[in-house]
Amino acid sequence: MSERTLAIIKPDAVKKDAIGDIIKMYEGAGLRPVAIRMMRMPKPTAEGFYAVHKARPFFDSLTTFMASGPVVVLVLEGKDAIKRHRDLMGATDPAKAVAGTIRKAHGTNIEYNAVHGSDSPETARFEIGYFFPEMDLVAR
Ligand code: IDP
Ligand code: MG
Repeated sequence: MSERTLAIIKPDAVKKDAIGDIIKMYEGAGLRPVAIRMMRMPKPTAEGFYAVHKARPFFDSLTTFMASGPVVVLVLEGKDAIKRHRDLMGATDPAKAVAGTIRKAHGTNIEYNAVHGSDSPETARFEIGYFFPEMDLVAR
């Protein structure tokens, strides 16, 4: 079933000039961008995005990191996009990510781990709508 998921290329990966390589990995996996936006995420925007993690000890550090530099926010479309994108990203901790994954290639540590990906259809719906109005999603 064709699905859409939200991806973010985080500030650490943008800083490393890895945008092109990461988008190439999405496309190589059959995850086609249907929306792309580069932005600086204000801290309150990062806090709203990661609201589910509000109680976690790393919440302040994580949202400060996400607001620390430009990010690239994308909507990816493809068959079973949510799970296949999570598989392509690899484990949250890059040290545990397997070869061939984005986090293995570009992640620095468990916090600065290069990319974000929605983890369920409900999350994807919320996260896509958080950054993109429906009319910004192109048909392909
Ligand atoms: P995920 O990005 O693999 O879905 P989550 O558990 O949803 O992982 O955590 C969201 C983000 O919070 C991670 O991508 C990472 O940047 C950061 N994070 C997760 N766990 C830790 C931690 O133990 N210490 C510091 N940052 C963390
Ligand atoms: Mg998550």
